Amino acid sequence: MLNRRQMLTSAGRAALGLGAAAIAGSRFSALAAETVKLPFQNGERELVKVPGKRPLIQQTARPPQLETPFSVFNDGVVTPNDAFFVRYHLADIPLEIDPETFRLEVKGKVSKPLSLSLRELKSGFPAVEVVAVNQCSGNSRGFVEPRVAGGQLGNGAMGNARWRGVSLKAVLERAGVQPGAVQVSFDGLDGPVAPDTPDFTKALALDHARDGEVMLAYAMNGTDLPWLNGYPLRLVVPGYYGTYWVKHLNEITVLDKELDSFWMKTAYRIPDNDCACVEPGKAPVATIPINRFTVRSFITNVLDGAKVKAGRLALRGIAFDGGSGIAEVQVSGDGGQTWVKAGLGHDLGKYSFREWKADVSVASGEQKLMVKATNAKGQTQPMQPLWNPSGYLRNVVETTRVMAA
Ligand SMILES: Nc1nc2c(c(=O)[nH]1)N[C@H]1C(S)=C(S)[C@@H](COP(=O)(O)O)O[C@H]1N2
Ligand SMILES: [Mo]
Repeated sequence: MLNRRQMLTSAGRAALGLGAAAIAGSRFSALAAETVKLPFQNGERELVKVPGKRPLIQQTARPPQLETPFSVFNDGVVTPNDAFFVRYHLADIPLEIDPETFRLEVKGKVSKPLSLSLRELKSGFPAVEVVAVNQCSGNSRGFVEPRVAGGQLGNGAMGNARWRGVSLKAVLERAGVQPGAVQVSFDGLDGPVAPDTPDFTKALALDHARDGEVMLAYAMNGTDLPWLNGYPLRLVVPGYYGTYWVKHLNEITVLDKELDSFWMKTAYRIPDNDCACVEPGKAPVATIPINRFTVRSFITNVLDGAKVKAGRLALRGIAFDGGSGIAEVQVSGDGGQTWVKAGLGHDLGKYSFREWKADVSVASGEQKLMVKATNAKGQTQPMQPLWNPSGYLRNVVETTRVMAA
């Protein structure tokens, strides 16, 4: 199969290629060769190979929703493009985009509406870069007890990449935000297949949009964005859940009132209280839009159910938070009775996965390994899971059960 660059030179257009029909239609799952079992009830999933990706865990075929196999997170702190998870809401995803005629429109409460080509974005603004985690709000939802509705994901709806693009602040400055503006909304090229399904649009407060960190990214880990991760342009909102990271971004609108969209007003909301949690089964009194990541950490080199040697056990893994940076990671080899401090790896910035390493000692028998991170603000992870009706923000101290002999 031709890669995208070859297609660009041969046809002058970029397309998902031979796999387009497979992505758009039912042949998609026919590519399945293997199945995997996520560690919760009804966790059987097919591993599927789609264009531009290595075999990934299929959550749905139409639209494509693919989860990263957890072993990838032990390979390195940056997630390779071909292993990066994929999440869409609407089945009408773009299958062909002409990079020559693609335009980003900037409109609404601005003094000078813009229509920017990819070339103008790349050469007309300073390039900026950030290493940042993208995590779906529903990451790990499959572990939530009592179970909640929504995609039953394991821990693979997250990834860490080096994003390159232009700052949204610079683009908004060029357009000239007018007095009275309160929010900025974002829309991509995908759309619903049924007329009554709401289009996927998201919004950020004006101050957030102009913080200099929110980015319009055209590259990921040194190459064009992969098709299914938003080619040719996507929003990157460091520290914030993936729902704001609008893909195939072609419309930015400055608004003088809050965006009244299903995806802001109804979906992706969390309880408006300190823990963003409620008693299981209860409905929250008030809600707010989901925002920053909670603190999380994972052991990556030992998987649940592994057999290990009793004695000294070398552990490694990753930790991240919503943007204050990881200050400390502690691990336990005895189910949380004693903890040791882990050493932190190279710092790729406060929005990146942070690698950690630690040795624990494990007694023989069935043991529980645990990892707990604390961020620079002192926020940490709870020992007991917090519950909310959408299964968002899971950040309980994770337990890896092993048999030591
Ligand atoms: N255009 C568009 N952008 C989108 C979505 C979508 O459905 N359409 N889903 C969002 C959600 S909920 C997530 S978690 C991220 C996932 O990014 P990825 O598919 O690159 O991993 O994309 C976001 N951007
Ligand atoms: Mo998401």
